Amino acid sequence: MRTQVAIIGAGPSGLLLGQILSRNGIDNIILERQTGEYVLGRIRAGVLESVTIDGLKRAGVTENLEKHGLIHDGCELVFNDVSYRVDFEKQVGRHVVVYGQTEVTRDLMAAREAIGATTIYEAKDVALHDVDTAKPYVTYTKDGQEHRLDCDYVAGCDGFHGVSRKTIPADILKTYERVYPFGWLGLMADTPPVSDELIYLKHERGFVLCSQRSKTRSRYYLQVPLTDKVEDWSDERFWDELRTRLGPERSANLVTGPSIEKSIAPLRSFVAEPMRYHNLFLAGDAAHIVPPTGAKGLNLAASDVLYLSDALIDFYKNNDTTGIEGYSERCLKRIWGAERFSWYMTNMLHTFPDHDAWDKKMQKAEFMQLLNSENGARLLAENYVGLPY
Ligand code: RFL
Ligand code: PHB
Repeated sequence: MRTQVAIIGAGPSGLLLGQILSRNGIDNIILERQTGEYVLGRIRAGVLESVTIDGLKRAGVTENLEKHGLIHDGCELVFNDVSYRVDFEKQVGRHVVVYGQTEVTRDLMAAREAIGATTIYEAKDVALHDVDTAKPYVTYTKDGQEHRLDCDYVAGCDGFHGVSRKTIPADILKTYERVYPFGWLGLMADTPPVSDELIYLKHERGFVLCSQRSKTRSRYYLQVPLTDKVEDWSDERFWDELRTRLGPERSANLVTGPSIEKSIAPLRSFVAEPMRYHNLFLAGDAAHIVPPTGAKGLNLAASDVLYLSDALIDFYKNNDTTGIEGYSERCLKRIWGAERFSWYMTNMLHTFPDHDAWDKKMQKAEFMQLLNSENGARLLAENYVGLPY
């Protein structure tokens, strides 16, 4: 089998890239380890920046987003008892859109099916070969049979645990990492959200995020120790803890109900450089991870894909390799900005087990800067709605 671009992974990065390439006449095949249902079952991001929406427009998949996406022009930050509303519209004249990653993925999968592009699900033992030559190829097994896919380029969109990044020789790849001493326990429920806007809240017992997917579907997160298991958290315990951290006034608006999903995610900051090795490109979580506090992971994946699709289109249409050569550097500029923001939000709003009295005072002073300085608030808003693409 042969294609122009072999894409590893059918998460949002791989599907978005595939769709933009196909619409520009560039042949591509996606190899995905899991089934489509499994990919859709993973509950993740909920906040889209305008760069992601631009990407979805280029992929021609904004019909549902336009119908069901919720425009948010601010969010609330709470530090112990002090509350501050970040007004995105006032500060930077922009907004974000609340629309789930599951829905983005479903829309992209449907569009891919409609144009008849190939996705091979349950492709096992994917391995990349000769990516440092002009004739790279990928091998995989499907239903016990081995297959070979020849291509011009490989796009590694296979997330943090994928194989693509590991194909780059260790003496070339440099990684930077910070692991945080806690995780997020997420719960989804078909109940109206506790507030119209997202609430990021720091309580002595730990961080809380009140998010949503629609006017009737809520998504809540609690900071939990890394040692906790989902089984330790009955719905009842989750709602009790949420009420305690939100306090009586906010909890008065809280509607509880049976969970439809519950999972724990560890928090990590990670960057791998460079993002291109000869004819292999990394995009999305394969190259970088941010803690979810800044709502940046999916949005960074989308901006990588926009840079990569521009580069590949320029090569195939104009034989111009400038975009390919500059791909890694262009992406990393935006990535390090988002890494800083996600790290800052995580440090400011979580309860760290090893913080002493000094650290706690600094954390509070960091928060108070938002209330006391328009510049501080503007910087936060600018980063939250998305750094320039
Ligand atoms: P994905 O989504 O991990 O997809 C990678 C795909 O590759 C497949 N794969 C392989 N396929 C073939 N062979 C192999 N060897 C393979 N290994 C892996 C996997 O099965 C999978 O289908 O990466 P991608 O496409 O780069 O997308 C990245 C986003 O999923 C991620 O950054 C966001 O979900 C992060 N994130 C958020 N981002 C935001 O922008 N805004 C948010 O509000 C936000 N909230 C979140 C989040 C992530 C969370 N978790 C669970 C980590 C909230 C949470 C709780
Ligand atoms: C979500 O709705 O899942 C979500 C929203 C904002 C974040 C992280 C996750 O910062």
